[in-house]
Order: sequence, then C-alpha cells, then structure tokens
Amino acid sequence: RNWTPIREYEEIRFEFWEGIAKITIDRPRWRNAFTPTTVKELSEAFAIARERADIRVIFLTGAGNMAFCSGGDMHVKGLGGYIDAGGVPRLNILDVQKQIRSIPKPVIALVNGYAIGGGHVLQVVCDLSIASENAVFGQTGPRVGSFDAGFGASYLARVVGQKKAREIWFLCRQYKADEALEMGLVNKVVPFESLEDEGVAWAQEIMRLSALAIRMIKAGLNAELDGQAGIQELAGDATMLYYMTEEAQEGGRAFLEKRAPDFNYNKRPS
Ligand code: 1HA
Repeated sequence: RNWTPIREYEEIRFEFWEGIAKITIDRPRWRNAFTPTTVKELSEAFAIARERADIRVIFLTGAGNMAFCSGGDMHVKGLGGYIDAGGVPRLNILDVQKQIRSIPKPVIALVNGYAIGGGHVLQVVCDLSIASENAVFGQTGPRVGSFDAGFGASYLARVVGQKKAREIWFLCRQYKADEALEMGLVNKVVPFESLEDEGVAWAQEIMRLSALAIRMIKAGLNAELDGQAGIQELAGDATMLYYMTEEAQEGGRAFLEKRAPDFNYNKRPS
C-alpha cells in the first residue's frame, strides 16, 4: 500500500491511503510510550483527520512488532504528571481520548503488541479494535503509581462488564489476545502479518456504507454514556441535518432579506 505522509512529526507517523488515515505512535525503542510531544502530535493529527472530508476511517497503531503503546513515558513523569518541554505537567492524553470518542468517523485500533496502562485505554476508547496474536492487554496504574478513573474505568466497564473491569484494575494482570477477544475487549484477532490487511478490509467495508449514518450512530452510542456532553454532540449533528432542510434555509434567508419567514408547513415531514 502506498501510504503517503499527511504531515511530518517527530514521534508519530501520520499517513493517508484511499480514504484511510493511519496514525502510528513511533517510539518503538520505548514500547511506544507517549511523551507530551507524542500527545501533542496525536492531538493535531486527530484534529486534521476530523476536518479532512477525504478521510473516512482512522487507524491508530504502534510502530514495530512489540507494542501498540505502553502508556505514559515514565522518564518524563514527575510530580503533578507528565512534564512537557516547558516544564509544565500535562495529562493531555485525556483530551486525545475525548477526541477519539467524539470524532465523527470510525477509529480502529490495530493492536500490534503490548497495549498497557494509558496505552491500553487508548485502544479501549477506539470504536473498534483488531489485535494481532502477539498483542497483550492490561492496566498497570496501581503498580506504578497511576490510575485512569475516567474512560479507562467507566468505559472499560461498559465494554467488558463491571467484574472484569475491576479484575483488570485491581490485579493489574496481563491478558493475551484470545482472552481479550473472549471478554469483548477486541473485535477480532489475526496473525501479526495480516493485521493491517484485516484493518483495511474492515475500513473498506465501512466505507461502502453511509458516512452520515455511521456518524449519527457513533454519536448516538456515545450520547447514552456521555451525559450532556454526549447529547450535545448528537444534537449538533441534528442541527447540521436541520440546516440542510428547506425550512431552516428559509429562516436564514428571511433574516438576511429583512422579511418575515415563510415556513411552508405543508412540506414539513410529520
Ligand atoms: O495511567 C496513566 C494516566 C492516568 C490518568 C491520566 C493520564 C494518564 C497517562 C498515562 C498513564 C499511564 O500510562 S500509567 C502506566 C505507564 N505504563 C506502564 O506502566 C507500562 C510500563 N512498561 C511495561 O510494563 C513493559 O515495558 C511492557 C509490558 C510494555 C513491555 O515489556 P517488555 O517487552 O519486557 O519490555 P521492557 O524491557 O520492559 O521495555 C523495553 C524498554 O522500553 C525498556 O527500556 P530499557 O530497559 O531497554 O532501557 C523500558 O524501560 C522501556 N519502556 C517500556 N514502557 C515504558 C518504557 N519507558 C518509559 N515509559 C514506559 N511506559
């Protein structure tokens, strides 16, 4: 596949091919642990992927055959959190989690190895997860002095159930790909060599369907879980669709033409 770079980064790769944007965390030497720079780059890439109409599906993966992502880089973890180049503690990976959830396009995690700690939460918040047979899953927070009580807890529990989520966090065990599949943590497990092919097959199946329908269903699935923020997103989509109606167009036209709107109620669907 002829993946072409969308933008050059230091710690991630951001590429495009036939409707798919691929975001690869590129720090294999550190099992693809993320630093504040990685997080900033991820956030920018997801923002671009959101805006570009020719991007229909997004892959998130890790470089190499060892790790998807091993969470926050422990070398830059100081008091107050992960310290950026300016010395400011930041935990902006939580913003990336929110971006993945609210981006109105499917995000597919291609889990190519260890998905651990904050790296595991990243695969949890993706819409779909395809894992290679060598993938390993788990949280480590209570062992290394951290925890993610946000999506990493509540959304994980929605995915695998309360008992399993508590087991994952309270025991900090590692789970193999087949166990992850069994508990509903991933959608499919394939040999490492077929991981990207499988992802592309899923993406192409999705891209044959209605993008707007998929956007609405993602917003709907989130809305139930995300309270007012989730409903806001679904409502934003409803407003977007309303703008496309003659009725809404007439309201805007009438204002600009300084006349009373003529809402033709006969044409309104009942
Ligand atoms: O919990 C949060 C947050 C919560 C709320 C809000 C924001 C959050 C943001 C982040 C996080 C976290 O991610 S906390 C959890 C941090 N991550 C971990 O606890 C995982 C640490 N890594 C491991 O357990 C293992 O490395 C591994 C199971 C992923 C792989 O094991 P393996 O194959 O035996 O490799 P290993 O030898 O351990 O690692 C290779 C090299 O990569 C090592 O360096 P070297 O000895 O060669 O110099 C290792 O230190 C380095 N490395 C691996 N993971 C990390 C790392 N270096 C820094 N940070 C890492 N996370």
